[in-house]
Amino acid sequence: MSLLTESKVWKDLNSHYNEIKSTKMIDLFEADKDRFNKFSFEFDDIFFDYSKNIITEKTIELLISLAEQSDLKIWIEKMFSGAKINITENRAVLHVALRQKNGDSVYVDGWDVLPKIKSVQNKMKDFCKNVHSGLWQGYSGKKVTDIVNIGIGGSDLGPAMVCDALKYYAVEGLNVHFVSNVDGTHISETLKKLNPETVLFVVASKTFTTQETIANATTAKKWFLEKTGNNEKNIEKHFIALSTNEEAVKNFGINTNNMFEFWNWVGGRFSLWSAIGLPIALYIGYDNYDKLLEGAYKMDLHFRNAPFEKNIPVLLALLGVWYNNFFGCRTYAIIPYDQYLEKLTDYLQQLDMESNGKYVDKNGEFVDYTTGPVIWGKPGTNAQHSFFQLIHQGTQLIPADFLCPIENLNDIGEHHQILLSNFFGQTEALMKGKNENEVLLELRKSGVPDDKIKIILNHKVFQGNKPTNSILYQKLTPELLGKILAIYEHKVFVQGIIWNINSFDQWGVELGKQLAGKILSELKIPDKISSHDCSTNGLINYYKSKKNK
Ligand code: G6Q
Repeated sequence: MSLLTESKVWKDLNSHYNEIKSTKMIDLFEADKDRFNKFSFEFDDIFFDYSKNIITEKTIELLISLAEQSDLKIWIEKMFSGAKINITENRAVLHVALRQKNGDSVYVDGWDVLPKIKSVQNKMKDFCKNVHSGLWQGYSGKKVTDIVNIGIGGSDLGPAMVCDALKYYAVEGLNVHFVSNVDGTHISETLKKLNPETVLFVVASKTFTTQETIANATTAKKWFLEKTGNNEKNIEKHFIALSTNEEAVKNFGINTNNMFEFWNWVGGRFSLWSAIGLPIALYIGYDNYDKLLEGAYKMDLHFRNAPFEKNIPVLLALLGVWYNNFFGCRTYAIIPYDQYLEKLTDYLQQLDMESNGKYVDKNGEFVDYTTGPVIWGKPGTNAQHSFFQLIHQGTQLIPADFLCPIENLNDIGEHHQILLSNFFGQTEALMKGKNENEVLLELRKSGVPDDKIKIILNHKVFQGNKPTNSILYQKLTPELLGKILAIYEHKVFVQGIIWNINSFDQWGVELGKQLAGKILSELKIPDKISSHDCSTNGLINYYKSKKNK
């Protein structure tokens, strides 16, 4: 048994779960008219309601004791002060320093990281200004019209999601494209839309060795040279790099004056706050990008200073642990009722599943409890017309976060009220359900005969008691998005601390990088392969026998 599952508070939570598991939320609301006020609060322009959960005050007390037992407060301070909490890579975890606004020094290996951060941010700001004003020109003297980010994983998902979410704030006359997949279709279809005279390729890679990114960047370079008379000199006006690896950037043929640096203490999935955020700053303007950072900083202060019982990331994390480890929920849905947040779940999938998809704890032992859940979701109301069926009437319990703005950036006719009525209505229905009597009455009222009622009755019953958190925010602004992203980053952090895992490495991702390299060399030779298991050999050899037929 692990220290965690052996601990008194874990056992207390287990007994409490057995007491409460069949409790109906609807009865809890009935018994306590103040339940909404007890389990909801406001922070800035965000309202957080977690009253529609299968919890009582005792649940929260016990969960907070669990956080205290894990020394959460100490770990938070360790992260913010630059301690090397990424133990398997011996690195600090300092994405929070990238958005720090109070100027306090943060030291890693004896040097203050803030002046370096500031200097790169100033370089990004100047670069954006030059691109927007047209001072930065393509080789033939034209202004940039298209930014193409070439990167994958953490060097793609964050900037792609933020650019999409904040397109309302986009600078006029500038398009942004994201190429990530090594499937030649991605770069080919993107290149078709571009004019070599006005394109700016942003090669984004922390290591600058990632196979997919280098393959796509090489194809982009070849295309560019072919279209522009093979003059290597032209490259410097059309290719820039975001990386930690100056040597590799130079070897690729990008002038290092056109490189924007970041550091190994910025994890890939946390890197949109670093130079990796440059496409965002180009697309929405540096001032708006800075507001995104400001929002995240405000949430950092809230996370660091608010008591756990009034701390949005901490509560979200603890509720996630409650359902994951005690109710046995294996997945967690995130449903934004905000079309601009269409890509949020793709981004959060990486953030959460890459961070907490781990079965070995910080002591190198296999865990005897479940860790990170499967994160998924799509915007409402679309989701209501697809997978909501399973959330309402499926055999699994799926906790969910619902997010929605109070003001819509596109306030047309009744659209927003319709959207809101679905947002409020779904969380209510998930909690309340619809009992047999209600269904019976409804069917009788619409004149359905008794023999038909017998057949249909159970199909129309909703057991309810499905937990949701509601996150209402004033409106989608860069600052608000910064706050939302920081909420989820810190939620993932807290869960990693409770589960005693290292949320900051990704050995499962590294494995993929190694495997593909070995097989690639085998694909290049005509001979049959026998170095793998017979299924893998068989598949590779079948491919070889069929290609170019
Ligand atoms: C993120 C991961 C991973 C990484 C990509 C791209 O935390 O480390 O998604 O971002 O594999 O890596 P590079 O930026 O080095 O190309």
